[in-house]
Amino acid sequence: MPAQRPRPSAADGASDPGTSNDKVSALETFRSHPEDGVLTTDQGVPIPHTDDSLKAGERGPSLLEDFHLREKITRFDHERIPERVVHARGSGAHGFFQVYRPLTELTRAAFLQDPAARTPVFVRFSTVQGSRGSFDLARDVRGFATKFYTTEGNFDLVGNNMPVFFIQDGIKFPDVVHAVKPEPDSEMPQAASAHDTFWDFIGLVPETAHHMMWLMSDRGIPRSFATMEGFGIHTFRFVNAEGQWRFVKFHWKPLAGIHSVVWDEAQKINGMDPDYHRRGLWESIEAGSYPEYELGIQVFDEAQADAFPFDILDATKIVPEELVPVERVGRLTLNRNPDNFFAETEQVAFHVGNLVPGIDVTNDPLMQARLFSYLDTQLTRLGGPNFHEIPINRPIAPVHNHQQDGFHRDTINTGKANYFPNSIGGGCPVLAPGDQGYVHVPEMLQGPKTRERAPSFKDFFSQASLFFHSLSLVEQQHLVSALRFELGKVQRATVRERVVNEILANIDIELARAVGPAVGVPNVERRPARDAGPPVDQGLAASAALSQLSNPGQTVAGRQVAVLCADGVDAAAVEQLTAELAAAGVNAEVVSTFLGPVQGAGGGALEATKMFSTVGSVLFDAVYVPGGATSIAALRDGAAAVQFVKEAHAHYKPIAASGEGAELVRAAIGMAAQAEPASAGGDPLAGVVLAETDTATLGQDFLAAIARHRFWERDQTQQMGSSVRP
Ligand code: HDE
Repeated sequence: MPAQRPRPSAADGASDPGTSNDKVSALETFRSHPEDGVLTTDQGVPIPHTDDSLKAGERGPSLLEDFHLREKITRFDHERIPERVVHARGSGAHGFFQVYRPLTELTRAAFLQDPAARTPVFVRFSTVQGSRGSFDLARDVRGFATKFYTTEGNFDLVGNNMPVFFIQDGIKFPDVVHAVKPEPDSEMPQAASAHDTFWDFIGLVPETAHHMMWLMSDRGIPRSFATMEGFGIHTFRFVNAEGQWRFVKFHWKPLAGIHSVVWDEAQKINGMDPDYHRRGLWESIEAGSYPEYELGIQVFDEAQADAFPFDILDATKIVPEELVPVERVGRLTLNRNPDNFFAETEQVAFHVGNLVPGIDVTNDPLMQARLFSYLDTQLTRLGGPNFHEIPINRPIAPVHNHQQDGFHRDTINTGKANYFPNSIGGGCPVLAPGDQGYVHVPEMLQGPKTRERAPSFKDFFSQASLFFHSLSLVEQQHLVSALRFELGKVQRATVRERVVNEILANIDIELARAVGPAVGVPNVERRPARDAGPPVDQGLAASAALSQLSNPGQTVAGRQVAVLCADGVDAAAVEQLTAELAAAGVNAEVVSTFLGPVQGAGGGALEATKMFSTVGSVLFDAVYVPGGATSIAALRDGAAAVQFVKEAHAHYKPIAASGEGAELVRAAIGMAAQAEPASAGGDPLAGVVLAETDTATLGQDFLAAIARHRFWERDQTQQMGSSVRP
């Protein structure tokens, strides 16, 4: 008999493996459902342990002989054809990277030596959960994968927009992805983590706590690809020409700052423009407002790593910037859109194992599984072993070896010598001299062959708490709302209860109290989480770098402003302001009740490129209402313009007005103020730039407001941190 898929846990608590920490309960589950059988490999071999890969020592590298790990990952890799099994929805761009100074003392990597050299790159941004055709503003992790076409071969930095990952060992990747993807019986919900299987996994696997907090924070709903950070996540190694090595963590720091939308906007954007991020990337590049990021590195040696209050091989941990500052060592500029989506963005194949001399991996057990997975999954997705010949994957460095044949072979090998060593082919290709070729760090390995998690990995909550306590009050409040939304969608009370009491309460009891009662868990109490070790003092109460509010950025290039106009508008004022915005890289679009020319009050015309029935305020970062008595009268007659301003205001966005435009803004804000309870307090005019008569500083003031992005102080409920902060 083929092995059966284990029965989904029954609704009755008795068979729920999560009702007790006692491992005996799993056995009871088996006894009550013997037909489900024990966990086995595809060959029917019983498996007693599926949470850790087989390693040389509890902190050592994974072993190739781990047939269970390889089978589990191989089966997972080939689950979807031809869509990527994760990160299916992507958007790509070409660009270049330039290092600021030679990093010779740290690494021999060729592309990190010469500040004058431009290394071509291709970047693919992605969401993780949804299908290729899903919407961009899902609450999700974003992939940030960069292929550097260096003179010594391709280096891929395959990262995400959050610095930690859900799990510590790659053998659990199929589990976490199965849990977050649409449920297997109904294929629902699409591109969303707000469902029972995801939160069931979170409650049962507390190592996910830290990443879960990042996902629930505003980082899960970025404003654009240009306003999010990137992280290599794992600890890598830099190796210099002398063979000396040090640990390194990679960061991408966006010059446009770190900014998000609010959840209400995200939901509306998904309906109004499901391609919002993809379109933003495309249009910014077409407009010459190139997304730019600085490469940051945190470099530390073994002695430092040993002294950290966490394990640097654990991908659920960050190295706080207070502990090791980030040095910004180069710049990535995205300046060219793909010519063909399929040929480039779809067919690009990233691989954590695409390394160049001077950069090496570590024994992080998550990374070790990735080193196997990418090439394996791409064999199926890209139809055979020759996908490195597809133009987007081809290195600029010459390729010479004896690999041959297979599906879709492009290279026509010549001659008879297809083996090494050979004499009849002149011995070619010859081996790279030792000081030029890729040499792995000769690390000493020892330890028993074991499936174990190192005790140094067991502190699941300290950094989740650090993250929460590093957020501003308004960011904490957003996180609480996100948790209420997500858990509010979970149907099983036991799942909600476990997340509140075993996960949130261990991160921060006030956080659990802010969430629990709203999601049907009135009795909030801290309960021990499965397999969790004692908390380890992280040595700092908060880390400024973790709050988006402390990262506003250096440029507003790429932001979008709606200019609300009707016939009779003060066209001269619009032209003046839009010129000032354009000089800063901000794109202004005339929005009206119709497309085409809008007549100016004193002659001339503006071109309306958007109309109220096709766009909403959620698609813009800010609004400008110019004067012109006839224009304002017409806009106030229809509800759309007033609603547009009102909604932008409710989303805390900058608003500017000149001349009679101020009347419309006041009316809209008045309506917004009436809609809020008076006790909400706050300053409704924060971030509202009204220039009724004197417009001399309008552009400058408006640009400063756009740089702030949002004005939370408009509404005191957005400062409700006192109820969640310890
Ligand atoms: Fe991936 N991941 N991943 N991943 N990943 C893939 O490769 C995998 C992980 C990341 O735009 C797949 O070609 C395993 C961490 C990005 O094309 C697959 C594990 C991080 C992309 C795969 C991880 C990532 C992928 C699916 C746990 C952040 C999209 C399609 C051990 C550092 C790249 C493909 C693109 C894609 C496996 C964990 C980032 C199945 C087994 C951690 C950005 O091979």
